[in-house]
Amino acid sequence: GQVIHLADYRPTDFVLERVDLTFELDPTETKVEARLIFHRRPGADPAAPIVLDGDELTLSGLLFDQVELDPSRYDATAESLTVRDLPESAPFELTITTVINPEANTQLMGLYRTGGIYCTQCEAEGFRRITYFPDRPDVLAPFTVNIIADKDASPLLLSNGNFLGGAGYGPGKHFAAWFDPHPKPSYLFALVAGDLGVVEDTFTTMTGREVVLKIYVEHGKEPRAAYAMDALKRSMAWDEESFGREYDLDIFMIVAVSDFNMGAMENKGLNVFNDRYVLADPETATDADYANIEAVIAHEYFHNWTGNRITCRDWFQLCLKEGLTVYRDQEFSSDQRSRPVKRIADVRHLKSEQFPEDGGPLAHPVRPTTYREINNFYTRTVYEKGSEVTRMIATLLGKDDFKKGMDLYFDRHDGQAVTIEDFVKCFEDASGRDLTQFSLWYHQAGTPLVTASGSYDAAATTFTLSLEQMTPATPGQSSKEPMHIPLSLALFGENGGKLEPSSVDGAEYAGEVLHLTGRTQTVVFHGIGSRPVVSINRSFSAPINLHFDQSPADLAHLARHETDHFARWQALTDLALPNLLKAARDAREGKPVVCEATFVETLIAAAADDSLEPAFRAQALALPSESDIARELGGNNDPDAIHAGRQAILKQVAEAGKDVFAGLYAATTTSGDFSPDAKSAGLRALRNTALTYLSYAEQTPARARAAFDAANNMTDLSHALTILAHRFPDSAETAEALAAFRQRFAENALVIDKWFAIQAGIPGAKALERVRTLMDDPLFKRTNPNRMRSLVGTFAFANPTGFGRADGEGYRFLARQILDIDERNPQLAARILTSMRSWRSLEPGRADHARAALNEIEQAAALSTDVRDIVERTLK
Ligand code: B3K
Ligand code: ZN
Repeated sequence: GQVIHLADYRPTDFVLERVDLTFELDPTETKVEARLIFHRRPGADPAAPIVLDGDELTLSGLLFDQVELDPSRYDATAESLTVRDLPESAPFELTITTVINPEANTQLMGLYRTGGIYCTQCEAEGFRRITYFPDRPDVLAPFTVNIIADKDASPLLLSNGNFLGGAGYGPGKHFAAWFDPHPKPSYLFALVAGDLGVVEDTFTTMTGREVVLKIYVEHGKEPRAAYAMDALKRSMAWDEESFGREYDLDIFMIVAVSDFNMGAMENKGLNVFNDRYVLADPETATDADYANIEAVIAHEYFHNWTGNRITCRDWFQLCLKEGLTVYRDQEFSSDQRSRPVKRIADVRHLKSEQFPEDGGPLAHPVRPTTYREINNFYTRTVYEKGSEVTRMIATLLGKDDFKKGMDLYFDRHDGQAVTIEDFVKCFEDASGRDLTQFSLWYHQAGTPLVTASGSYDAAATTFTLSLEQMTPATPGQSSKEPMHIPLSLALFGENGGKLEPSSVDGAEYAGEVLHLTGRTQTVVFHGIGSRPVVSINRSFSAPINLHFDQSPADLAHLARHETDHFARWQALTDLALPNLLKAARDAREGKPVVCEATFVETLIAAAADDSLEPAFRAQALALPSESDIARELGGNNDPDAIHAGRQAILKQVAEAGKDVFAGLYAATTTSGDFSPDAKSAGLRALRNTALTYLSYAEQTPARARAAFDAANNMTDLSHALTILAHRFPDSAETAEALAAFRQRFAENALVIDKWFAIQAGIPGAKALERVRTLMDDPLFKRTNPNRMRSLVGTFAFANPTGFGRADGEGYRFLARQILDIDERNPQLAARILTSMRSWRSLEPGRADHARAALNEIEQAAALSTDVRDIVERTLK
């Protein structure tokens, strides 16, 4: 694949007016007839040929205005169809016939088969695997779709839009026709055919229209779709209330499939989902599963406006739909659940996934300017940092102007394919604020580092804050401009109350938001009568690293008195981190690990504080992870020392808080029927966190085993099993529990994924042997992406000591797996390979092994564009 540049963008020479598709479905020989009506764009070169995209296609028929076209007028290869001598301005029709093999499509892009059904995935460039087409997001047209298939095997024939009608079609066959009146790009096309069960409901929109809702799942799994349906209806209502967005077709459908490369896909009116984001019941789904289902259902639904009605001009603009839609789904979940707890979870995720990406070889701007394989840009940066950038616009503008900007965006660009510049302009026009400097957030990669220091002058009653920002170099960007960073900031007095400055010099400061725009800035707060404790970047108002030396006493003060509970959590984390970093260093040098008292006391006091939400307390007690510690250490990392140090800290906290944890464990027992609501989930989270600490205090598997036996829901069951497996891997209790779990859930793929993932995450050098053995388990399926992610993905992403064992065997193992997966499914291979993104921050011995493994991949004879792109950038 060659490099694509944003600067080379130009519109197509031909405008697509209409698309009419007919599919004659067959597992191995599906015939696709595409009738496409075009006209030359006014002003385009009158002699230009039309060039359509293809991918592994063979042309089996071509008509021009219904008449067979002379071969001298076209060229067809697997990758393109070029037609010459076309009318200067009159519309013309091309009828293109291709024959494709869904059964052989192991990439899961285009039309493929999963569990006996036909299904499609077209984003980003999958439609060109179905027929020759101008397969780019700025080509929008209304689609008519006719589907012909075997009546028994495929009673269900679905596509986008509204159902036109259906009938018998010769012996044993039938057909159905769908029409989608909303012009859309090909990446939003979908077709599903097969035999599935359905859950039905309706939703009445804000203008009183009734919309039919259908969720299709495998027969027998209908009851497990109830929560997804509930989440869908709540999403539809929320988008009306919060963004004024109403649904725009008569029917909205979701189909759950078990083989899917990502989470889900927002095809117009016909979302296709990885079934792990649809199916849930108390026996088989954890609270995290429920929360994810709610978020993904909402996310795909919200795309109907942010992505579908207004789409991207080109794939460089991906964050236009993804960053914005993640922001919308995060806001939705915050409104449905606890806002601070949701913010804590999102920031944890951002720091553990996006920060390493932004600080490593795969760093790229939220709006990149080049790519070789667009599928490799569905990244944490485009999604999660993209959401943070949207959130910062909301923070800078305030609620009202942000809403005005969004309304203007929907109004001005409905039906268009637009750019980030178009998006930002709406907020400038709505607020009158200049967002030029702010826009650097879209263009400069890397996590800015803000260094702060404060000094108090009692005589002058001033507090002076010195701020400095620096964005590190990233691939292709060696020097950076200062950014416009909105820092939510407040000052707290000795009694815990807020101190309001009488005036502020040196920075714009309004609504508790300080605007850092210079490389350095000195800000003076006047009228501060006593030494303040400063809280900076409250609610994580900007996605930055903050260096601010605060004493443990000041952090403990914030942990007790901050009104922003996110900032309380941040203070507790800032108390914990130095202890964890020191523990890693001490463990590496064989020194005893000792924990600072203020940290332990403050943490346990928070755990015991019944005025705090249980879910918040569970988050506070979940200390920074091993990869968080590695990131903070920054380089020359030894995963074994990080692990050992962290374990020692956990044990000390556990011993000091033993009584509190035992009390919490007893007091938070949920009784009665299981409910997945946030409050009940929070109680379970706190109780299970207490159980984890008790396992460190007691050092025996007994209590976890009892919890495993007593559990009446998957949250408690899988948590108990994780403690057993991760803390007591060689115990009889663990062996029995693993066997019992496997036997009980052998028929349930999503639960068996958990069984594989829990074992793939068991720390220590023996992990690799365990993973190898698990690959031979009859329940392991190489071709299923969920299963592959649960075993190989968990091992590589979430088991630093096992994957990163000192002899490099883990990296070598991954290299072989990547090459094997790449033969079938390049997207999946490339995604799992990104687990190597932080290899340069390993100590030299491991880094050498990691480089060798990457070289082995790079030198392989046949590599997909996807894997080649990742491996080359990772090594660079
Ligand atoms: N838009 C899809 C992701 C498509 C990924 C293509 N490789 C799901 C989502 O973000 O909603
Ligand atoms: Zn999305």
